[in-house]
Amino acid sequence: MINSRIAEIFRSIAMYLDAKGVEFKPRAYQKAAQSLETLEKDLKEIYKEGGLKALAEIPGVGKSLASKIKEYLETGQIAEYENLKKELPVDMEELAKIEGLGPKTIFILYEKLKIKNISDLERALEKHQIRNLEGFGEKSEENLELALEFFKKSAGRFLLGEIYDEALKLKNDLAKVKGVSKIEIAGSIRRFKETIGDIDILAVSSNPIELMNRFISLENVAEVYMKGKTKSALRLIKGIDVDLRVVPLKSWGSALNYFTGSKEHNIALREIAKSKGLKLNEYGLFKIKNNQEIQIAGETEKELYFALKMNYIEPEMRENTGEIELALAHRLPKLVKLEDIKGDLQVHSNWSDGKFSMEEMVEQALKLNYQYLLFTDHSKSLGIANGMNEEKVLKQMSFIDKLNQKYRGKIKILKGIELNILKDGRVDISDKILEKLDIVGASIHSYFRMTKNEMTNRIKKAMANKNIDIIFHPTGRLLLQREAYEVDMEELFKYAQKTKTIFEINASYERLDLSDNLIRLGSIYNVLFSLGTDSHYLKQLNNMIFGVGQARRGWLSKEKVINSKNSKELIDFIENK
Ligand code: DGT
Ligand code: CA
Ligand code: CA
Ligand code: ZN
Repeated sequence: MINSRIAEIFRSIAMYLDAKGVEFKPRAYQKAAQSLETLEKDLKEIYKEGGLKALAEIPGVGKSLASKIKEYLETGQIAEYENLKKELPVDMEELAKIEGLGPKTIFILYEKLKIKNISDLERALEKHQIRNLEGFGEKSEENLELALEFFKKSAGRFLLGEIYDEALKLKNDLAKVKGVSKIEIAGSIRRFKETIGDIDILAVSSNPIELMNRFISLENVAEVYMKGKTKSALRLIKGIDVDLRVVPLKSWGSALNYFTGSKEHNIALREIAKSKGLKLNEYGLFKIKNNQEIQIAGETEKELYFALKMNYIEPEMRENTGEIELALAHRLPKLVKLEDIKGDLQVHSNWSDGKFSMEEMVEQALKLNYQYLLFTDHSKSLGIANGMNEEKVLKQMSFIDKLNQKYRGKIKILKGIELNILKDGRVDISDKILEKLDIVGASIHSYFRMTKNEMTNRIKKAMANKNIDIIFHPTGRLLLQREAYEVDMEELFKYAQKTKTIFEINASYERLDLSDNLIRLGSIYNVLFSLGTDSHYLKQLNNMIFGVGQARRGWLSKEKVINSKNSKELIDFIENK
């Protein structure tokens, strides 16, 4: 959508202005960008219907930035941006993706070392030129090296949540093309992997040429790499590649299986087939008789697994990390489903840094058929998030009592909080108040750089507080942005056997924290998990699907996810744990 394109340019302009030391204006561009990103309506429409005036009325935009939007809509660029790039010829957007590199630092690196892009940076790091700059040093050079490594590892990958809707829309648009009888998203998206390399779509069609024609003429296509009758590939404007393959109906299941992956899962399945004297590939499962291949399965995926004498394996488990052995032994867990989720256990409102009122969030939750919603606004020591002091917490609690009267019989609003775990493991709200809340979460928002031991003890101290029920986003990672802090999760899971602490699987697609591996590790210690979207906006409540996907990748059944309890069961459980 054009909105996000303009928002992106605004964010870039803000960075360039910031680099040059301009005051206030960067903030204005950022605010406008944020507003554009959450806008439901297309800017083209707004402009067409209400002109410049309507653009200026968008929250956070105002007259002068409205004219920039107009300029972009009419000319396809913004002169201010083009000039800034000429004045400071660095790849700001790319460099800023490196943790620890802000606009001002990028400016210094350009001035002193002529660093314009990632490869310049890499070279300067290799030659150890950065440690000698004023204001830098060995430690900051080391940190930059680590950040660069992380960047290179994640280059070219996208957050699942960033492209999920677009992939779904693509599939739905193509499903309407005449002749298409089956169509599915395969690859890492179907496996709900947290980051995605490209979009793989698979179809059965009686008219592949028409399907391919439609595919390459979609409005958000940037470049077509190849077009054929059975395979086409292109790049979307967003920068992500899409492969579309058309397969015969009799191979549908085996092709879907093959292109869903993972590659490791495929290879292991193929070995199983071989051990039974069969041959498995994307065209089907075959037995060989008199030198002839006879297809015995492959039209559906289920048929394929059954023919191999296994349980059907859900896509989220297909990583060859033990699922095949379980399937052969018919001992696969029954995975939790989105429909099992009765409510959201981490939601913010404008009582702290959320952008909507509690009532607005509740109304949205009703649309999702939730039975409860836990408000977890920030506590006071998180100043940047407008954290609540004790007085305000009490006020919010009595307001929730009122809301519960209003929504009686429809939805239960639970009283919660997101406590900030201080450097020494204490929290910033007194036990007297915490006791009154229904469910209390606590998390780390500061002092990320501690030793593993210090961080582990810090969190253990919070877990020892009997009023704290859940540790939110337990490892602090931000996908493609920031690694988790150093922490011994196994030690925390062990400790949780004593404290009965629950661990969150944060469903925000930028976090998905815990990771799939850690969920499985926690399971070994009988840890229970909660799902929370950490919503600050209405539409983020929909991110639950990514949390469920992550839980499924962690092999969880609904018994291990406390959101599958109804509100009475949940409250009883928390009180008696
Ligand atoms: P991505 O795109 O990096 O997020 O990950 P995937 O899993 O979607 O990988 P992609 O798009 O390269 O390929 C889609 C699937 O096709 C992959 O999951 C398994 C299958 N596949 C691709 N290359 C190979 C291969 O060399 N051997 C086997 N057995 N399967 C492959
Ligand atoms: Ca893929
Ligand atoms: Ca692919
Ligand atoms: Zn927040």
